[in-house]
Amino acid sequence: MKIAVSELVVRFMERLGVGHVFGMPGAHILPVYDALRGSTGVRTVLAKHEQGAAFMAGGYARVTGGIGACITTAGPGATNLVTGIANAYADRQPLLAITGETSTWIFGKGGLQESSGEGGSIDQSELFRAITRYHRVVERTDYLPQVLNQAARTLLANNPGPVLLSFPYNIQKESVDDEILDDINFDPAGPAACSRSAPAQTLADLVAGSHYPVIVAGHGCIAAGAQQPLALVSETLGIPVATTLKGKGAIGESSPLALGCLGVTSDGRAHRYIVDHADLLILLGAGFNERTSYLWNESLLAGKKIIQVDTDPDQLEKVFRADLALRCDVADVLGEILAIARRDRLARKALDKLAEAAPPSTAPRFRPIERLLAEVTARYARDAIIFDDNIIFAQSYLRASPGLRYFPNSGVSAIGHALPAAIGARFARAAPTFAILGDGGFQMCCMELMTAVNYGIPVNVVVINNGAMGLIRKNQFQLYGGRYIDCDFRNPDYALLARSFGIRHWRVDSEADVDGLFAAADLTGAINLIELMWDKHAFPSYLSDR
Ligand SMILES: Cc1ncc(C[n+]2csc(CCOP(=O)(O)OP(=O)(O)O)c2C)c(N)n1
Repeated sequence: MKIAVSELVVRFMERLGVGHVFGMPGAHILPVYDALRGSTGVRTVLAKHEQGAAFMAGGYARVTGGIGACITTAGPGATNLVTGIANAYADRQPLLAITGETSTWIFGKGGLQESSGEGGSIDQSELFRAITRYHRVVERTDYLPQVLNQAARTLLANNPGPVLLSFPYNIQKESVDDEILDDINFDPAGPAACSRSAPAQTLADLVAGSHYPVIVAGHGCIAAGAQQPLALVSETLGIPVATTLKGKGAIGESSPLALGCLGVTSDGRAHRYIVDHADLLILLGAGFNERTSYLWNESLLAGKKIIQVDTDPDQLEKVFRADLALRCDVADVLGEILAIARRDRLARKALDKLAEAAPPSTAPRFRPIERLLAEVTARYARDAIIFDDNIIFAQSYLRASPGLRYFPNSGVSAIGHALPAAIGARFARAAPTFAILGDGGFQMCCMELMTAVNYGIPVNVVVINNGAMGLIRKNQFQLYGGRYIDCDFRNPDYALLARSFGIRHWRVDSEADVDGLFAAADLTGAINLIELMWDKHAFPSYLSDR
């Protein structure tokens, strides 16, 4: 049967399992919007800014593990997507962006919002080349099956990334055969074939020969659904588990064997234990980036044997040499370690040094935020979703777990991300949802709270009000002799802002206010703006000064 390309695009999204598409219409994409009206599978969400739409799609993808989608018009609609798509690229998220374009017969004539690259217009294709895994301006329909197939393969790959498809207006209205979709492979990619740098016996020897092994669990553990085998290996063999920031929650952080997060802004427990005691590091789906590695600090690896497991060959031995590098599914390798433990009757490893690495106690000025995060941990351990731009406090005070999912601001680390990402995630999953942001970042995206209002999406936004770009201020204090520039500002009245948006406002100055908040607020069914007051001179001090 013949259908319009616009209709085909919608059916393509349905076959990919896209449930929501976040965006904003414009003249050049209206045929696809018109077709979306008839879709039973894909619901549209009107965001306030296309960047917010892309962040929402990213949040949706992160919480579901499936495809997030966004849609915009040509020109400014598309260019407003840039940071959101770059974020998905850096984070390897399966994000599908559909954009409009002027009709092909207008190319080069100076059409309104034209972004064909012809005749001096901006070039949408060039703009997105560096931040997508696959992109096309679809100027004809004869190769449409190949384009859609390539898009699907990229989105459904083991290591996916963003795809951008731009459809000129006249192409959206052309007719094509709907059987095109039958030739597209919508099957998710199977697990990566396992390949190893050394025989299986090496794995057995390394595990058996170590006295103080530590597992460093990354996001790859969560993506592989390996939380259960991870806990089993940790408990059976007595191996403590540290996580990367994105791997936070791969093991329940209330477990006695959980060492917490590795990272400059954490409480430092995992770092201390590894440097002082570990003789074997088992990195599972964990990148060794600037944050995790303390700027590639030698002492984290020095004198230790290293096993690294990842499905992404690009991650293996990227910044260090491993004694054993396995391109394998993390869960499979954990199963293998368990089998070795049973076969060779391995004894539990020594845990006598664990207590030495206990975290220092909290300074009084951190107590309200510590209490708030502890309450979230205690009350919503089963199913909370937390998106966080601030990172510093949650890294130390939030106990994530396979139930309580923590999503730090990763990718390109753009402030103003947590709020739209949390809203996007909440469209996918009905669970208590929190976004934590600074007041600088909040003012970059606070209009998206109205998106939550429009769709009745309950979300709790914790804004840390210090009247400053705190992180920048801290930098200027420590590295630039206190020569402050462009880091202080006045905030609006957040109580009035919340009122005008029609949502609840809570001000938190003290631990007692935290108790009041949890006693009175509906944190699962309402939209709450929680303003946490903070002294701009009280820089969070990471490892020192606690
Ligand atoms: C989009 C974007 N612009 C600029 C930066 C650089 N940057 C990093 S932290 C920061 C300050 C954040 O201030 P605020 O949101 O108030 O949080 P605080 O540091 O006070 O907790 C800035 C501007 C960034 N990460 N992302």
